[in-house]
Amino acid sequence: MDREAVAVNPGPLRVLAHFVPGDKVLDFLAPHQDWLDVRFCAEDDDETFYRELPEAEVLWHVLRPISGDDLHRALRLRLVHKLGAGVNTIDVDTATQLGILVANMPGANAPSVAEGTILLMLAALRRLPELDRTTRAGRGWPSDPTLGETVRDLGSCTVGLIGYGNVAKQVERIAQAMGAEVIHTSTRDTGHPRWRSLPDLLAASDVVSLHLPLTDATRGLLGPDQLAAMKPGAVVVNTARGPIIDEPALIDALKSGRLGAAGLDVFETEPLPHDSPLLELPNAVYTPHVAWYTADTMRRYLTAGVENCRRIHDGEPPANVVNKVT
Ligand code: OXD
Repeated sequence: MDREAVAVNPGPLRVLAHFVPGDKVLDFLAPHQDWLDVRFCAEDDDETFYRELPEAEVLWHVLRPISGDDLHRALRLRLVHKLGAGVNTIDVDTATQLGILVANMPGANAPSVAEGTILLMLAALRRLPELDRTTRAGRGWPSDPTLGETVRDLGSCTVGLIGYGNVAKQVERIAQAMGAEVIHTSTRDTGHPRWRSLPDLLAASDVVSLHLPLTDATRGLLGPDQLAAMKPGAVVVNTARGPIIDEPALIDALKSGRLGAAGLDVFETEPLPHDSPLLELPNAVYTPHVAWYTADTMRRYLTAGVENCRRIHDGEPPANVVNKVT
């Protein structure tokens, strides 16, 4: 069967939500039940996913990649709505060819990702994983004297933000409130007094944090040369997308002690494979691409998700569409 041959659904708008809901999610959606039929599916449950996909009119996408083949199977699909900002996990070209809209939710997770970024900066700077381990092992005292030689206050650091969108601006506000000097770079010189070229930013920053989408232009942006151009002992934080950093080069720089530490929420391959060499590094701290995942962001996502469904239901164009469908 092809998309044209599919009869119009006369019932409630059918949504396939690619995550497992908690009670707060279900309570939020309950008042919309008469016009919105939301089916849930865990991201690793392909059996449910492929059973529900052909009937779904809207897909609430999180991170499990949506391939061209998936989209071909989605005979009724009108909108893939990314719960978040980055649409690199969706085959947007195929969606466009099939007449399926792709939208995102710019800024909706920015407060949570910004706080998650600061969390990783502090955890990496203060060596939180190591201190947690020694405390649990009853080896807390005498304290490691290298703490007093090497650990830095974030408020005494220069923080360099690569990218200057919603998340970066919130990280900037928090870091500045803590006393840090914050500089940033973006694709072109904006004339902003704290804008720096990438080489100048890397040379000046004690902490470098990534806040840009994954595109052909940003893949591998921080490679061996850029990592070597950073201050000795500097800290790298990535809550954007893993492939923006050359992961083997980062591992080498952390292993050799050229870089002091890293705090990563995103990886070249997700979920992080259990045999990743990253897991052997004592000077790194990780979270599994959840910097965005808080009850507050979920409320903002559901608000935006339901609003776009309402627009489709009422025959209006959805908001924040990123592709052009004719
Ligand atoms: C995003 C994400 O793209 O966190 O916002 O996945």
